[in-house]
Amino acid sequence: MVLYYYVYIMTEYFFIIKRDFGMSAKSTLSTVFFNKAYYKITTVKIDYYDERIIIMSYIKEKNGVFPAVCPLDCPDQCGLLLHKMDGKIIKVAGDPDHPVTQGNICNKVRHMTDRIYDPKRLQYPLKRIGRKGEGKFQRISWAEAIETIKDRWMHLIDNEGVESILPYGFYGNMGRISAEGMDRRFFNRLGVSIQDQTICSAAGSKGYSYTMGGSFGTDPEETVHAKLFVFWGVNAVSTNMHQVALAQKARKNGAKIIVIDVHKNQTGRLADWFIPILPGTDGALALGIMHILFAEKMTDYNFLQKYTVGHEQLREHVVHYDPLTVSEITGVPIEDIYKLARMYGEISPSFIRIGNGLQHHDNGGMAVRTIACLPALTGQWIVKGGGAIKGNGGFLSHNVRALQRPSLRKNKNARVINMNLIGQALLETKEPVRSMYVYNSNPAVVTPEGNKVRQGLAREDLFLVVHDLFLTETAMFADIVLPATSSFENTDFYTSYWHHYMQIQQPVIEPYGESKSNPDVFRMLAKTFGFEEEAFEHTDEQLIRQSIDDVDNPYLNDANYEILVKDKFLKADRSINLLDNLPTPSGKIELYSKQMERDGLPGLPTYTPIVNEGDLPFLFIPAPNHNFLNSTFSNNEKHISLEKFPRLHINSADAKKRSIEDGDTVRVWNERGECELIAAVGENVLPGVAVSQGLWADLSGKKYFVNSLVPDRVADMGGGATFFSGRVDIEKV
Ligand SMILES: Nc1nc2c(c(=O)[nH]1)N[C@H]1C(S)=C(S)[C@@H](COP(=O)(O)OP(=O)(O)OC[C@H]3O[C@@H](n4cnc5c(=O)[nH]c(N)nc54)[C@H](O)[C@@H]3O)O[C@H]1N2
Ligand SMILES: Nc1nc2c(c(=O)[nH]1)N[C@H]1C(S)=C(S)[C@@H](COP(=O)(O)OP(=O)(O)OC[C@H]3O[C@@H](n4cnc5c(=O)[nH]c(N)nc54)[C@H](O)[C@@H]3O)O[C@H]1N2
Ligand code: SF4
Ligand SMILES: [Mo]
Repeated sequence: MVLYYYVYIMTEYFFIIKRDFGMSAKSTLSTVFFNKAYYKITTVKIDYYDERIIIMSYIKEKNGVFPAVCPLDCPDQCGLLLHKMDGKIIKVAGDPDHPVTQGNICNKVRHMTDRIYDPKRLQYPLKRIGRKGEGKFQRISWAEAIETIKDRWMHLIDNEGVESILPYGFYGNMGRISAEGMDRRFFNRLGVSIQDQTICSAAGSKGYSYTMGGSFGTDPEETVHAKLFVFWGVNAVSTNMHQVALAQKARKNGAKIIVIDVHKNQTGRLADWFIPILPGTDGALALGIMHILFAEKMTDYNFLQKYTVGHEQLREHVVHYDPLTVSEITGVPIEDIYKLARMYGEISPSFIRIGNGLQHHDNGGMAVRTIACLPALTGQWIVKGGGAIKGNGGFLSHNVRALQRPSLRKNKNARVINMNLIGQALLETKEPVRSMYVYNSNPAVVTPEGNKVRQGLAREDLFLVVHDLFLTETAMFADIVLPATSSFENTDFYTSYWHHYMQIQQPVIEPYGESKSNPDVFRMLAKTFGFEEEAFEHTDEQLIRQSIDDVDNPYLNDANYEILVKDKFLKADRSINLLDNLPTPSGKIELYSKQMERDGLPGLPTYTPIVNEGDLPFLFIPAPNHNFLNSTFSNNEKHISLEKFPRLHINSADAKKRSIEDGDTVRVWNERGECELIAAVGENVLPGVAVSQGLWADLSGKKYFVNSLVPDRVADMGGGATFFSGRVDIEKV
C-alpha cells in the first residue's frame, strides 16, 4: 500500500512525497525538490497523529535518482529515472511507476547521456564570421547575441515591416512551455509572421477530426483487452513501442496482430498477418472493407443509429468500392480483402492504431478520415479496448489561450506561412522573409524540397538565428547561434498524444555551459524589446499553473499544479463517456460530414489517388528509422553505430532489372534532388516501391539527404506534408 504524507520543511513551503507504508521513514525519505534544488533529508520526526513527517535536517543533494520525462516527439512519453552522481546524469532508466510505460524505454533514450554530455554540444552563443553555411563562428556573450537580434529586428521592422520576421519551431522538445509558451507570447506581442505547424500530423489530425471531432480515441491501457490489433501505416516497434507491448500482452490471450504497410519492417515482421499495400491507397482499402461489412451484414445497426450520422448514405456510397476495384487500386489480393473485412467484422474488441506514415501523402487526410469510420461501423467504440487511436491529445488539452496569449497580438491578420513550404517561402522575392528564428527544429534536414530550403537558408540577406543544443545542419547557416539547455535542465509539463497522462519535469542538472531554455531566451528578448506586460514576468511554474489550473476540458476537471506535482502521473478522467462529448458539429460520429462539403471536400469518405508526378518508376518513402528521432541522434556516434548505414529497400525484381545487388551503393534521384544509399534487396517492399529509413546527418559530406527528393506539395487537408508521395529513379553507382 502507498500512502502520502505531507512533509514540512522549516518554511511555509511543503512537499508531498510517496512513502511505502511499513518502511522506515528514513529509508524512503530520499530526496525532495525545493527551490530549484534537491535536498537529501537526514533526520525526520514522524507525527503519526497528523499523518505527516517533519523534516528536522537536510543537505543539498548531489547524488540520487530523480524523476524525469522523455522530452522527445514520441507518443509513448515515457516516465524516466535519472541517476545522478556528482552533478552529472550517469544513467537514464525507465520509471517503473509510470502506469503505461512501466520502466521500459527505448534504446535511443537509454543512451541519452551520450547526447547530453556530447563534447559537440553548444556551450556559448556564437556569431558567424565566415560565409553563410561555411560553419565559421566566434564565441560571443549572451548580451551581444540578444542585442544583435534586437538591432537587426528593429531595423527590419522599420524598413520592411515586422512580418518579414518568421519563427520556425517544432517539437524537438515536447515540453509545453518549451514548445508553445513564452515563445508564442513574445512572437504574438512582436507581431511577426505566423508559422503554420503542419509538418507532422496536420492532414491526418484534420481528417480524423472530421469523423470524430478531435484527437480522441481509445485509452491505450484498455487495448490489452483487444482481440484484434490493426497497425495501419505505423511502424510501432520503432515509434510506439508500448502499444506493441500491450498488443503482445493481449496476444498471450489469443489476440491477433495485423500490420498494413508499404514496407515489411520490424513491425510487419512481428505481425500474425502482414498486408503489403501500394503507397497512398489505404483509403480505398478501408472503403473496400466497408463494402464487405455492409454487404455481409457485419455492421452494428443499433450503434450506427444511435451514435453516427450518414450511415445510410455511406452504405450506398461504398457499393462502388467492390473488392475487385479495391484490389486493383491497392495491390491487395481480392481474397485478402475479404479475409481482412471478415476478421475485422467478426473479432471484437478490435483496435486500429492509425499511423502517421499513411497520412504523409497527397490524400493523407482523407485516408485517415476514412479509416476512422471503421470502428463505428462495427460499434467498437463501446467495447472496452476496441476503437482506434490516431492521436489522443484532446484528452489532455490545456489552456492554450492562457499559455500562448494570442491576445497580445495586435495584427490579428498577420500572414501565415506553412512550414512545409519553407523552401518556397525563403525563395519568395515579393515581401520576402528577411529573418527566421529557428528553435526545437532542424529544417535544413527535416523539411520537404530540402534543396530549396538550403538555398533559402544560404541567402546572404537572411538574418538567421538558431537556438539548439547542437550546431545542426540548420545552425551551420545561422548568423547567431544560441545554446539550448536539455529538457533535464528545465521546468516543464508534458502531455502525451497517445496515453492519457500528464507529467512534470523539474530541473535535475545545472544548465550546460551558458545554455538557456527556450522560455528564458524569450524572457530576455521581451526585456530587451521593452515589453512591459506582466505575461513576460511569469515564471515557468506560473506558466504551468496557467495552462492546467481551471482548464476548460471535461477530462481534466480535477487537474491542477499541486495534483500534478503530488501524483507525478496525472491521468485524464476517462470515466466521462467519449461518445457523449464528441465535438463534431452533430455531436455524433460523422460518417457523412456537411462540414467537409462546406470545406470543398466530399462529405463521404472517398478515395482520390495521389498526384501523378510523371514517369519515374518508384514511389519513394523516406520513413523514420529505429535509432534516431527525426534528425535527433543522427549526429550521435552511438546511435549511428546501432543503425550502421542508411538503406534503400527495393524489390528483387526491380533490383534485377537494374543489376543492383544487396549492399550496392545506389543513386536515388529525381528533378528535385539526389542522394546515395545502400541497397537492401528483397521482398520487403512491392515492386515499384522504394523505402529508406532515417534522416541521416550529412554535415560530413555524405550524400544522405533524402528530403532533397521530397515534394513540397501540401496534402488534401490541414496543409500537411507529402513526404511519401514523390517519385524517384534508382541506379547503381
Ligand atoms: N524511432 C523513432 N521513433 C519515432 C520517430 C523517429 O524518427 N524514430 N519519429 C517520431 C515522430 S515525430 C512521429 S510523427 C512518429 C511517426 O511514427 P509512425 O506513426 O510510425 O509513422 P512513420 O514512421 O512516418 O510511418 C509509419 C509507417 O508507414 C508506412 N507507410 C508509408 N506510406 C504508407 C502508405 O501509404 N500506407 C501504409 N499503410 N503505410 C505507409 C511506412 O513504411 C512506415 O512503416 O514517430 C515518432 N517516433
Ligand atoms: N523524409 C522525412 N522527413 C520527415 C519525416 C519523415 O517521416 N520523413 N517526419 C516529419 C515529422 S513527422 C516531423 S515531426 C518532423 C520533425 O522535425 P524536427 O522538429 O525538426 O525534429 P528533429 O529533427 O528531431 O529536430 C529537433 C531539434 O530540436 C532541438 N532541440 C531539442 N530540445 C530543444 C530545446 O529545448 N530547445 C531548443 N531550442 N532546441 C531543442 C534538437 O537538438 C534538434 O536539433 O520531421 C519531418 N520530416
Ligand atoms: S523516445 Fe519514446 S519510447 Fe523512447 S524513451 Fe522517449 S518516449 Fe519512451
Ligand atoms: Mo512527427
